[in-house]
Order: sequence, then structure tokens, then C-alpha cells
Amino acid sequence: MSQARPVYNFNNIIVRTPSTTVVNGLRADDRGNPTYEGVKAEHDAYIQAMKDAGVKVTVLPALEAFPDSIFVEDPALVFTEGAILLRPGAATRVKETIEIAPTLRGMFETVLDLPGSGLADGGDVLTTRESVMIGLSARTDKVGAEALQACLDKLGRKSEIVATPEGVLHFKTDCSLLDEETVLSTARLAKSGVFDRFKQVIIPEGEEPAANALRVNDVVMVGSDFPRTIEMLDKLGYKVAPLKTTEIGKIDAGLSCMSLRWFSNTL
Ligand code: CIR
Repeated sequence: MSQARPVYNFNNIIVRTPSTTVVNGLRADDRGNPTYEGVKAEHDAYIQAMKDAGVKVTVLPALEAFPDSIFVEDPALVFTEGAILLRPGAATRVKETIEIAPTLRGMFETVLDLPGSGLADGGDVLTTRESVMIGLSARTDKVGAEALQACLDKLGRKSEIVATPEGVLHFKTDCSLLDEETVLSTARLAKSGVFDRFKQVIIPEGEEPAANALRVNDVVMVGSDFPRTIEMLDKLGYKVAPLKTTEIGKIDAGLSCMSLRWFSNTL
């Protein structure tokens, strides 16, 4: 394993341009459609923030047939050691894997396919220094999580299967890594004890969607609609980059879901 550098140290990401159909993206509660222009603007600002953080950005073309395909985190997982093609748990998203596979095969020497018929979404996977945590959810089942463990084993990564609180879309909907020892978590997820070995920073009540923040190199990207979380992280000494997530938030997305991130020794 290449664990000498911090797990939040990235030099490459893949993103996908939103399609105009993104307005029909999946959501648990309908709070109205996002606008295409609004999503595009949030995506553009995300790309710029990534460049500012020192990352090379590969932008894939929009896929009109897949409204949620902007969320490239879900159909695959990437590491310095290789990529894993997943099987998303939402029926309308399963074929996103086929769409992203050629790009990953062109960029990684090792690309593994999730064996069997289980389901696993990248949004349920939190990579930490000690292990890759896989949250069971409505999108990731036990068969998929165990198949993913077998792939991670092949890449030399330790993993563990954990629970996602009832009604929460993905494990990472409710948490993110702030540094190698510290997680940002909602109170409902922290309560499960899953992060007992970490230092924990708990999201202020009412700002739960802020938990899907994203540490990239020296910055923590946080939704700009969450001032109390931003102030808290700022006071703790983190370099915060607020980013607008109002429109993508309407289709249950946050900051991690819009990219696949890794450190490449060659690119
Ligand atoms: C979905 O329900 O699949 C999308 N509307 C949102 C996916 C968010 N993905 C993520 O957090 N990894």
C-alpha cells in the first residue's frame, strides 16, 4: 500500500459534465427540480476549486441518457494501486459503469470488476488511513460489500463493512475525512460508534447535509449553505473552501459525489 502520503493527497480527478437531464436526477424527497444552469455553475466552480487545490482535472462529456451521471463517484472506485468498477444500487444508474469503464481502463493498469451480482455505490465508501470503510445502505448490499472487499484485498487495501443510518442515502452522505485522524460526522452516524477510533467533529444540528464535505490536499471543501459548519471548521484551523451545492443538494448530492480522486505516481 502507498500509505506514506496522506489519504487526502490527490493529484488527479475525473469529473463528468452535467447533462441537461440532470434536472430529473433521483431524489428521496421532492423539493423541486434543480435548474440545469445552476447545476452547471456549481460544477464549474467545483472544477475550478479542484484546480486551485493543485489537481489535474479530466472532464468527461455529458451523458444525456443518465441524469445522475454527473455523480461519477458512484459507479467506480479509484486508488493509486488501481480502479474498481462497481454495480450501482439504483436501476437507472447501473449502466453508468459501462460508460466510465473505457476511461478507467485507459488511465489505470489494474481495473477490477466487482464480481457476482451484489450492489455497491462509491458513495458508500470512505477511504481512511487504516482501512476502506464500506457502508451498507439502500444502494450497497452485503453481497456487493463483500465482493468489494475481495477487490480491495487484491489491491492490498484493508476494508471493513459498517452500517449507514436508516434513511440516509449513502454512508458518505453523513461523513467525510478532515485529516488522517479526524472525521466530520453527523450526530446520528457518530452515535453508532463507527468512528470511535477517530477524533470526531460533529455537524451542528440542522446542517446535516454539510457532512458530505471533501478534503483535497490542504483545503476542505464545504457547502456554502452551511455557515455554522464553515465557522466551526475555520475555528478548528482547517482551510475551508465554501462551494455552492444548493442545486445538486435538491437531488441528494454533496461534494464528494462529483469526482473520482486519486494520487497517480505516473500521470
Ligand atoms: C442518486 O440518488 O444517485 C443521485 N441523485 C445522488 C448521488 C449522490 N452520490 C453520492 O453522494 N456519492
